Amino acid sequence: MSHTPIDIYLRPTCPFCYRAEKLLKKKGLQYRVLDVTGDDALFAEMVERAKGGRTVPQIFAGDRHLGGCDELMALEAAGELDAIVHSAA
Ligand SMILES: N[C@@H](CCC(=O)N[C@@H](CS)C(=O)NCC(=O)O)C(=O)O
Repeated sequence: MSHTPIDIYLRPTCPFCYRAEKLLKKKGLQYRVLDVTGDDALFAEMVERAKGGRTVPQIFAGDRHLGGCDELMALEAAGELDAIVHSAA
């Protein structure tokens, strides 16, 4: 099923990133991985899109900033994630 494009900025060594990716995978969602390791330009892009957020992961559904791992888990626990990713970008 198609859904709003999801971007996840991460570092592969980060346990919060692993947890967030695991949830996206479990839900069968497609997502684009943006590895900021050693990439200052990509990191700066992430911080700008995340309105100053400097920790990884930072997760987006279309233009909407979902937050980090904790926020993603909270959206899922509240039953809100499906509606967000299946609404227009
Ligand atoms: N509450 C955040 C925690 C994320 C976090 O602490 N990530 C670590 C890497 S595992 C990080 O980016 N640390 C760098 C820093 O704090 O500047 C979340 O759920 O995403």
